[in-house]
Amino acid sequence: MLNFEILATEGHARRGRLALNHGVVQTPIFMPVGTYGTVKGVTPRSLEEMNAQIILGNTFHLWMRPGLDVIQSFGGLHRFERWDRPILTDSGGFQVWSLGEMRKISEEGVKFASPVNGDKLFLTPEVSMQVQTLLDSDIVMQFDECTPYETKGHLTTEAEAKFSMELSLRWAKRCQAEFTRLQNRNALFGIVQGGMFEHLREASLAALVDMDFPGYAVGGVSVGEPKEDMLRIMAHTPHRLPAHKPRYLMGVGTPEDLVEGVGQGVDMFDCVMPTRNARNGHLFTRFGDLKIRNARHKTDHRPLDESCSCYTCKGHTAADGTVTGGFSRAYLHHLERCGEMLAPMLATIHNLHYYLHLMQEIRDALEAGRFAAFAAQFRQDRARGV
Ligand code: PRF
Ligand code: ZN
Repeated sequence: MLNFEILATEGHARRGRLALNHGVVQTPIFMPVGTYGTVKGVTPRSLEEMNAQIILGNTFHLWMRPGLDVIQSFGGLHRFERWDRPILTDSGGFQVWSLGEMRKISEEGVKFASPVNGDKLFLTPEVSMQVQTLLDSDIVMQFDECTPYETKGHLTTEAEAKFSMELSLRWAKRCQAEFTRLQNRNALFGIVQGGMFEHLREASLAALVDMDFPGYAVGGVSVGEPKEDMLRIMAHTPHRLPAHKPRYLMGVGTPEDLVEGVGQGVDMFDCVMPTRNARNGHLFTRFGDLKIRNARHKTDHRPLDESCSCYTCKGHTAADGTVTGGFSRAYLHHLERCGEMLAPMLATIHNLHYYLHLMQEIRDALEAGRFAAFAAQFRQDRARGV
């Protein structure tokens, strides 16, 4: 089940409402990444408090560990990880690609040795659909090959990108057939590939649109290419996708990329950046990024971001009305220097809240017809510096 409604538009940008089997998602949306059935460092309750509407999971990792029998015994990923809002699972295409030399790709699928125990495994479009059906994710991604920016030390050629894109199209067909055969009641998205070549992207898009998926993703960006290439593809592909269906830009990006992507007609984003950077002490704020390890924070009583309403910055109000204040930069600096677990936990809460709140501001601006003005102010604020 998937129902997508567009509530407002401004240029290519759209404000939408996406209804899925486990609930409704207001778009444009950022989806926190929960690779192993957990968004690293935060509880599902904390995710709900920061208004996360949908999170990611990974076919590849969950297939490896804990394995399908365990998740099946819980009746799916939602009940296993105790998250009852929507889940999107990636197909394994990108994760297998990340194995580098450890894999062998053929028409049939991808052979590789399990990084966990060395077992020989074979991931195919059919297996990916079977695993994602068992996980019962609300949005299932097609199994694709993420065309790399570089192949064997040289820039991926047009011929290589074309071969890879066409393989992903044949896999898209097999995914659709298997998804139907399994009578999966969720939604399957096709993924546009084509590398850095506009005409290949157009051919991929046209073929996928012919297959009539309920939603589409743009893959193969943010794979090590220069920023200008990423922006070129972001400006080229999303707005060409069917207007009445959701559009997902995979694995992107910085706060600036999200604002840019929305302007180009993207509805959904995911990225490890807020969570991974949090664990490295890299914090996002309204006035630019901040490295909490830096000595300048050692005695600073201010919160990370004065304008942020997250638990880390604002603390919380108890049931009896007692207010506990937010954490200072000095304290977060201290925790980080000591290698305390609370450092990445508080940093993750703040960064995810920052990303999710940014998307809320974008949705509000779109509803008010002032997205362009919001984007201009956003860029100016972020460039100011903390
Ligand atoms: N394909 C899949 N997952 C992905 C990507 C892709 O191209 C990307 C590209 N940045 C991130 N995650 N299946
Ligand atoms: Zn905060």
